[in-house]
Amino acid sequence: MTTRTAVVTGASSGIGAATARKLAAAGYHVVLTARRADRLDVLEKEIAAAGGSAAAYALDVTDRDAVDAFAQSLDGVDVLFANAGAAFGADPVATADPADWRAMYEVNVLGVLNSVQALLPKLIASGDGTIAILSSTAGLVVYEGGGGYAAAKHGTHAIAGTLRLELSGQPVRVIEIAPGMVKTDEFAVNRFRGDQDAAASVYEGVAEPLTADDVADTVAWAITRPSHVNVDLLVLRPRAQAAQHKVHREG
Ligand code: 8X3
Repeated sequence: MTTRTAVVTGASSGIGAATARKLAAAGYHVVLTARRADRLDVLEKEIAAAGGSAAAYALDVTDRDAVDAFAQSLDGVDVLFANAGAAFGADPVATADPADWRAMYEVNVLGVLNSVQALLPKLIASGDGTIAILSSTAGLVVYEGGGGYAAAKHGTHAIAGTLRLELSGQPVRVIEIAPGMVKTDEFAVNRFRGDQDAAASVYEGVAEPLTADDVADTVAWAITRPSHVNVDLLVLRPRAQAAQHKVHREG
């Protein structure tokens, strides 16, 4: 059996890195992409030391020319995990910075679009391709202070749904994974521009927020189902988060 290739965007940390490890363990050759080459190199070596196969490629998914050049560099692609994304700011709609909204649209919507458009011919040519897109529960519901992120992630969700319809009859399935509260090293810290206290308050009293590993487990599970099985939308939250606004906090 030939080795299948999986591209992971946003592979330098969090859910992307954790999923890359799991896909490598499942036997995929994993192409690790993100802006931070130094982190990718460390992960590439770690995967190789564990007996897996990985290659690092520094890439900003919002740079369309760079994404096209990246796609050209690949011999073939079987799986795209379009994971790169971020939240910037938690301000009300009335006062939010349009620059934050633009940046969130760039990475969460156009970044996914760029990756999908550039790699789609190779995914189709594989004869059995998978596109997995990481959206968010913010792509399905809204909450105060989350307007710009929700607007962008609703866009991510719209890409997944539209693409699945448009690829009907093609040998490519489209999986969307929508996590709720996940505690990673960077998501909330980035959102609050490095304010560690503000970031920590998101998870305050929550016994067990999801981890990057929890989400990666789900993504890898969905990707490794038989080809005819399409997990089209999977929502996962920690037990402590019954709904976006219903979070059980202890203490
Ligand atoms: C992250 C989930 O609740 O912070 O994608 O919007 S939330």
